Amino acid sequence: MENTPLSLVDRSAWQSLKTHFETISKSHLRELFANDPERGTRLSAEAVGIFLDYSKNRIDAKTLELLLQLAKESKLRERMDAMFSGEKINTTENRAVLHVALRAPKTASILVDGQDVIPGVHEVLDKMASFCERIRSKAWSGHTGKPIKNLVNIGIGGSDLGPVMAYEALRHYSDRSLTFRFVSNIDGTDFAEAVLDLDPAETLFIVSSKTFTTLETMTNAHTARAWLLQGLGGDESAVAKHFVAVSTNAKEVSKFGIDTANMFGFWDWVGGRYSMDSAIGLSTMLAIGPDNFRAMLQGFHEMDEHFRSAPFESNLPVLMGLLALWYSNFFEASTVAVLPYEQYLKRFPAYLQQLTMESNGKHVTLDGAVVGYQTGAIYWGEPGTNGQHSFYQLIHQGTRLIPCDFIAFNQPLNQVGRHHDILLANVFAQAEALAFGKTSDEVKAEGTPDWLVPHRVFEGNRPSNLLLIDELTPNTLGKLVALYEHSVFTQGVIWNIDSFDQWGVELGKVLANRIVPELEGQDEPNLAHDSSTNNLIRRYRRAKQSA
Ligand code: G6Q
Repeated sequence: MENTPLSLVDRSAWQSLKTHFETISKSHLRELFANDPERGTRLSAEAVGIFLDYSKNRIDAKTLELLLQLAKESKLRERMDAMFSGEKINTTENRAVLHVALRAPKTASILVDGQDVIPGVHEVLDKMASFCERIRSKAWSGHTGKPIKNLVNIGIGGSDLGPVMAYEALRHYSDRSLTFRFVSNIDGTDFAEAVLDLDPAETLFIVSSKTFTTLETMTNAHTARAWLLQGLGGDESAVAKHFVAVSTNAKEVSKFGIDTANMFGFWDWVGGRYSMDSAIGLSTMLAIGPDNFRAMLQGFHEMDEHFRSAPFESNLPVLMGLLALWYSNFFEASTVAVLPYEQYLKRFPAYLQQLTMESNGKHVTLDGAVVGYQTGAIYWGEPGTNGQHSFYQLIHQGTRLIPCDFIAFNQPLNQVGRHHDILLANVFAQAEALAFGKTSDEVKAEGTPDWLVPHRVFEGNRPSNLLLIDELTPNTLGKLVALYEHSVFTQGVIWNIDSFDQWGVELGKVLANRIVPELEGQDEPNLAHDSSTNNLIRRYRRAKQSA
């Protein structure tokens, strides 16, 4: 097929990068900066209000040229066009991948199986908006006539991490008269603590599940139903006023007892981890209001358009994707640290973990051959400055190379004394220290005794990106998330993997279901697992019996 690129390791840019790596890996960022006084401004890019400083990466002009050539040889442009035009690029599930349609304007048109999906997207958005207005204006009353004050999202994975992250990120813009809780875990503690101080008469549950069959979500939803009915005297008709659903599965929604008039739909071409801007974002819209939600969608869309149209050399997601791949495949870095210097982004690393690792944690290519190279890196992180007082030690002086993405904002959302200047001083200082380190001469010049010098040396040459954005708003959050979505896509295309399936997650959904009856059955089960699993099951049964 004309559109199929050569196997990654046979592409000529890959071969050249291998040779080039031998030289560049020996250069220090200190020299690279010293030899090029303009480097700090030249190796930066800005688009849609996001400034990316990528000068503190272990690259030179040649590296960039070869990485960009690799993107071309990998047919990145063609794969992008295929995604944006609704082709079924998620081949193992035979699905289109159209999260970009969720934020496309009404005037757009994207066809899936000959059908334009855009009118449906806006229909659901309008339905969400009118529901949110009713809750926020207190026009929607619960079973006893009291208005709804508490919203509990029940969902897991893609039906939880996006809503939680967005709620925390945009809390500044949220209606503080409403209380939001998120229940995901099958561990009963999650539900028990979430509703501990809530009045059922004032509580509405949003059951968010694409399939409406996920064990955790359905178990929590049934527990919520029982809690509600118990609190409201057992009248089943209360369910209609206190439960809504976000799903693609109308049949299961109505089986649960939720009126499908109170169901907000989405489509099989929206992957779970790409769904926070679909109806799965209902809790976000309830918190920040429809106008702010639309501003977030606009931000997503602006980044989509940038990704789709900007030349690769100034394309933020392409550049970030290529740099991530450079460290994964050539420096053999296994992780990436994401370090937002913004307290409201405290759940952003957790959100990104799913986006990146579920998408690109794949060991075979699209045609099923085992890859001969590393794929998705491990993403992790915490907000700064907190991390500086814990794991940064290893990033600065450990033996592993950990590329970092720093994220910072010019404007604080809470102007408190000098805090913001100090916060920004810290993020700039960390990126600087990681890149340039401290030589033994510098340490000695400080009067450090000889025996202590090696301990106080910082090798430097630790790479980082710094994203500087004006202010955290719904709009810029949309841009930031879309930036990472497309960076993940860029990497997945080059690795030639399916970034949109998740067979590893599907496996987990099946496995536990097999063991549940073996734990709950009255009679001693006939166990046919391995000896370790059998033993654990028996010990748990004995402990249960003697409790
Ligand atoms: C996301 C994954 C996964 C999924 C959850 C919840 O891309 O598919 O995290 O979102 O397993 O699935 P449901 O929404 O179907 O309950």
